Amino acid sequence: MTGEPLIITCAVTGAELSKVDHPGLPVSPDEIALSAHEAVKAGAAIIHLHVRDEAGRPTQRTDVFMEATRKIKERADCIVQYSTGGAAGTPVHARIAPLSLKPEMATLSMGTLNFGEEIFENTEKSILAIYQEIRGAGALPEVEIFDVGMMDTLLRFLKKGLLTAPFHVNLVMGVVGGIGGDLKRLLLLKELLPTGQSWSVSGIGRCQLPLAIQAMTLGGHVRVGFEDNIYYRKGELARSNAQFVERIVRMAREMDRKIATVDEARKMLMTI
Ligand code: KMH
Ligand code: ZN
Repeated sequence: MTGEPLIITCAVTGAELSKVDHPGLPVSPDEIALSAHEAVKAGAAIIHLHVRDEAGRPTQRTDVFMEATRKIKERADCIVQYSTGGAAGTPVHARIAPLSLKPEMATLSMGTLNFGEEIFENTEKSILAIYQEIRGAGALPEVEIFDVGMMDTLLRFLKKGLLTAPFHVNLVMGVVGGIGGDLKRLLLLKELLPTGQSWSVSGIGRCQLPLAIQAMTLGGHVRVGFEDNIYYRKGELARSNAQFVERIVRMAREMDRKIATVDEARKMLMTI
């Protein structure tokens, strides 16, 4: 199989888990930078970044994003993609605060959903406000689609000119409360994407591996990492974020799909 080089994103920590769930979860800026470095060495081009405060709780504090970004960049050339989603319940003003650091990419969630027991709230007004902040920062948006209705919102915004290219789309599948993580639903979302749109899949939990394989065969890109899944296989915690990246790299090679370097990823994403 050929196709364009595969862009691998690694979501190294997220906002939902703690060291109780996985003792190796990176939470301090040093741990995050080390884990990001290992993931980039293994083949990741993008690091999806959440950070934690001194107590390990999710935070959108600009100083912590700054420290983590500096430490990542000291170790590895990669695209650092800031989360503007934060944790469920984080107010919008806090979610956008780190954009003042002008990251290369930032996420834009396209609607509200039940997120497990919580509500991840994204009103249309806040989506558009966050979008403007991302553009104002000169960052490339990664549109996060957690359900089919969010794809329709994206298409409606595009039609109205409220949102314009370039952007990347990440299909987050298997969140409890969002779209399920199976091939039938992946094909549906892929079918709805704008023509020529770059896209990736984040499969949550046990969906991570099958959806990654399916995305690769369909010409999409892949996100892995502890934010989405901590098990390498059933009952076995992954050793590291890099271990997930290494598996994707091995499979991509078997499919004759090149792994995108950081510069190739930059070019591919910015020119869509
Ligand atoms: N933590 C989730 C509630 C993003 O990073 O933009 C939202 C999230 C999305 O992780
Ligand atoms: Zn995230």
